Amino acid sequence: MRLYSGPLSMFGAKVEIAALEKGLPVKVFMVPYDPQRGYEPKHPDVVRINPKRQVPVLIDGELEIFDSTQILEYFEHLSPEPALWPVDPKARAAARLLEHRADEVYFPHIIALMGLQATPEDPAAVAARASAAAFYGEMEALLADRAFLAGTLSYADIGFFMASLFGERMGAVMGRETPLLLAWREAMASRPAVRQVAGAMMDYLTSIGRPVPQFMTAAAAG
Ligand SMILES: N[C@@H](CCC(=O)N[C@@H](CS)C(=O)NCC(=O)O)C(=O)O
Repeated sequence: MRLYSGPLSMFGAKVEIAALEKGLPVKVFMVPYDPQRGYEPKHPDVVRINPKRQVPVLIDGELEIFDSTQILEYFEHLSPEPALWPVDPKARAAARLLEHRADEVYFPHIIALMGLQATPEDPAAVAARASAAAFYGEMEALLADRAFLAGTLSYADIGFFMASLFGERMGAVMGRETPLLLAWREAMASRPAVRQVAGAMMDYLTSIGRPVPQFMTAAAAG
């Protein structure tokens, strides 16, 4: 399988981590990305396959699909073990909703912060950090009786880990008021698949002179 991703694509990283967790043979191609110009020029395969012109895009023979969540669903059918969705239908639906919320409810606050890096005290930035903190509180409550967000390790953990890594970079930090979430993040950061993929992303950040969150440096040091 060919996966098109980008060096700072949290959505592509979700897919890469999932492929490693499942032991799926995926070759990753990084599309052009520049800190100033972003994802330009667009890769021709990405433009051809995804009308939104975004990564990640996956090619498996004649199958050509886009969107991280769609790709994760394909992985689960392709390789049911190790399962990355719970088996019970209600637990599975709840896990899917968590993964969706990480992408579509939490991450938009982080995207807002990306555009407000020069004005961190702007009311919109303050509101985005408050919304992220409220989300952390909800995840903390879930972890009261389980090690992972949906019970066992799932795509919800992978997705929220990557989204929250960008949150940390943008100043929506997790603090001591969410100790269970901090422990969850540490456990996620130590997983070999996460270390490999998120570690490469941190190396890229370092190469372009950007800071790396302290918890990732600690995880890399083992
Ligand atoms: N919902 C999509 C989001 C994909 C997305 O936002 N990709 C970004 C990189 S992380 C991208 O390709 N941006 C380039 C652009 O929008 O031009 C998914 O889950 O795959």
